[in-house]
Amino acid sequence: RVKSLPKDFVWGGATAAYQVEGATKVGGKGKTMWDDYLKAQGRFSPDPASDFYHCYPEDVKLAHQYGLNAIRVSIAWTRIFPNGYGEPNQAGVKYYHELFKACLDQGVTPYVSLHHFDSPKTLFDQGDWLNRQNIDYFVKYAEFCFKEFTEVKNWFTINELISLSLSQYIAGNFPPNHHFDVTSAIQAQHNELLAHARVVNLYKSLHLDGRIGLIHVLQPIYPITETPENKHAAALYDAFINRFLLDGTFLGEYSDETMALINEILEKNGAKLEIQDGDMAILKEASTQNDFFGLNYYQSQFIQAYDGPSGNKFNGTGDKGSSSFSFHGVGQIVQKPGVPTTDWDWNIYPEGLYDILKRVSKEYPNSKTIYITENGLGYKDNFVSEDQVIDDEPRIDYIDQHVAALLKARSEGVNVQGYFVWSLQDQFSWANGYNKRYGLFYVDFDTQKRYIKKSAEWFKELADTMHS
Ligand code: BGP
Repeated sequence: RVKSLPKDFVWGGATAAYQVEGATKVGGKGKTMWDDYLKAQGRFSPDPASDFYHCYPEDVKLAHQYGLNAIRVSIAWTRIFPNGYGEPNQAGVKYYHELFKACLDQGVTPYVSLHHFDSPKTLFDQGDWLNRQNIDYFVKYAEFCFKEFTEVKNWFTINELISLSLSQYIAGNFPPNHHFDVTSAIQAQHNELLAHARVVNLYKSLHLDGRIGLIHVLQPIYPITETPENKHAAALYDAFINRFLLDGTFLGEYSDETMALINEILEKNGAKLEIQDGDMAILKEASTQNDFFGLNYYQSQFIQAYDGPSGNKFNGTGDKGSSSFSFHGVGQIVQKPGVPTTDWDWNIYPEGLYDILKRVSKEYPNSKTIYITENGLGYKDNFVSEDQVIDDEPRIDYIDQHVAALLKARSEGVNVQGYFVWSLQDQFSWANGYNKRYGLFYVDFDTQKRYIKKSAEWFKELADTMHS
């Protein structure tokens, strides 16, 4: 077990507006791309989630009590601009000022994302990130936030560009539910990078007293065996989900090698990518201006070569062993014997975090300071009784192994300065609903009462080592 944390380590918990706030129709909030979709789907509702809209004072206090010195939150674009643009909604502005104040009063530093999967419905209907006008609206929304919320010193533009594009256009489990629409998936990645870069360039030109970056979830891809075919499959899939975005963010160009791999995927799938004049200059300008990099890590994947038809079965219920993924001309995801998995078939592989930290710091020095902005275990926590601490030993093991991997990379010179557990409290999961719990604090979604888990106590013990 990890024995101590470095001095001044950022030790936080993560949330996202739509997953915790609830109150989706309160305070003049506009609809996101999820509201009608979830209603029509009829599986679960984003209300009340963890009712963070009302319960934030308690959650921030709990964070402080259990030794957390930072929190990740996101601003819901549609609380500020209900349609994505136009006149700001004062109730939303007021809410976030109050939330940030509560955090700062408790010594829990807010790290704030502008976009966490919750595109405004009005803009979603006009094509979301595939419509370049969306980028202009995002830049305006960002500028408003920078000028209004000057108490925030740590900004992230967009959370997990790849999860959004993959879930929307490849796996089909986020609206608009396209399956293996490779053109849209790659175009959305490029357009979101452009949006990020324009916002970074804007932020820097405003000379504000704060830092800015973005968040990528990285999934190391390993060939299941070291045959040339499997190695090539791993290189292809890695280019599609990691490298294209890392290049665009920190090199300000897509390297020849990356483009060769991407083009091979596009050709095999009859897809194309459109890059307009001037796009790359914008990416280039931003590439050295990120102050930090938020790296989310949950799992690695093992892959074998595959030329059959694409297909995907998503495990959104926690029925172990029910998922599969094959990408035509790229590869097929397979299980590696000996690597444990969660009930949602996510590999538990802390070595991957070590490997990816080493790779990012070596190949992308413009990433500068790294924070692990999400890492955690989705688990069916068992509620026992009112006065008993909830035993989530597997979660402690998971976090412990990943923090150990992080500290190992750090001891070898990787500049990683913090860790945010996903998640602070139990919350609503986009495609899994409410039985996939991640929190340090258990939420009874009927009563909104919070209960302590063992992992919270463990978190506190480690926090205390920073002060001894
Ligand atoms: C990341 C997202 C989070 C969160 C987490 C866990 O991709 O940034 O919003 O949901 O993964 O994923 P899931 O809820 O699907 O288990």
